[in-house]
Amino acid sequence: MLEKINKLLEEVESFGASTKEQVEEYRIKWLSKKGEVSILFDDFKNVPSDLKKEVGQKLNLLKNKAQEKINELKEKFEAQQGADLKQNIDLTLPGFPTLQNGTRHPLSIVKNQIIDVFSRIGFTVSDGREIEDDWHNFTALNTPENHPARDMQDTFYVSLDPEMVLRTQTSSVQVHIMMNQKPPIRTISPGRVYRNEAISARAHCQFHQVEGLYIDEKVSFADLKQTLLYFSKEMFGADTKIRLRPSYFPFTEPSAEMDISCTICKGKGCNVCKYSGWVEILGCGMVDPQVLENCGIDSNKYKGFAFGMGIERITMLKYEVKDLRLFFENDVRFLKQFTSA
Ligand code: 2U9
Repeated sequence: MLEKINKLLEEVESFGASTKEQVEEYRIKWLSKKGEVSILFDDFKNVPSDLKKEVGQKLNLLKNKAQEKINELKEKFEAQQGADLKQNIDLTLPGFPTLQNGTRHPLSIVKNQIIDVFSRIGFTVSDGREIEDDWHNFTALNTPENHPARDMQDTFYVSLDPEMVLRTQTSSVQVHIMMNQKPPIRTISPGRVYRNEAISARAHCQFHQVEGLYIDEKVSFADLKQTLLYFSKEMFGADTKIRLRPSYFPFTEPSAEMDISCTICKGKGCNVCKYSGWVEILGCGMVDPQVLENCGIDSNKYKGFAFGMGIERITMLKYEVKDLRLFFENDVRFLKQFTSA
């Protein structure tokens, strides 16, 4: 029996395999229930007792060597298989699961369109802070101490600091520009603003504005009207008409609200324009000389016009969105209906 074990040990030592199937064949031959090693273990009971120790040790050695060899060869083939797989991976294939492309938010689409229109007639884009001090948000813009807009009901004050507010209008950005730049100034400021309003289909505590400002030596109300007519035709179509109605804002004098001919019924009358044929889209006016002076600009030399609009309102009109809250819920079923270049 010793002789047979030694022969098998030599066979195990010299064994090499070129496929993993061969390794499996040898595992069955040596180590399975009916394999060589099991048979030898079964015969072990017939070994004379004076040889039992030596034969037993050799037998265990054979079993361990065979197991080691099989493991070693298995690992070799598995590593090779992994390397082959890696070489065959096409890294240009799309990932799985395939991610869907997002779409631009409708408010961003319309904001970019507004920026495009005004850029074409020389307006730059200005950005600013959302937490603003009282002076830039109210005082500079002629909004007196006792004005209802300053009330806690209408304005969010930051940490109960009476000096700091969440801006209620992006004109505060233009106050900074006027303080730091010399005319001519021709700029629009798009951005988020905050007002302490109850949330409904028509109002929200946050919304987006674009405010515009043009200051130069001979700026007139006619320039304002022509600029807004150009904007309206570019945004809503070449056949769009505008009309201006007198209004009041603390920062402009004279002031007006501007309507466009209803984009839905083309002026015939529908429930969007409440059968008037007109829909209001913005407020505007000539910058109050006191505002120019507050910001260090000589009101005898310079004049200015200004306008402000809500991006939500323009978007609702363009895309016939009936509920303002949809813009803030970010329901993908709503958002993916909007596409932009
Ligand atoms: C400076 C001075 C004056 C910007 C203007 C309006 C009229 C206006 C509203 C429209 C809807 C705000 O979003 S809304 O609620 N805005 O009616 N805004 S004139 O006037 C300025 C801007 C900057 C320095």
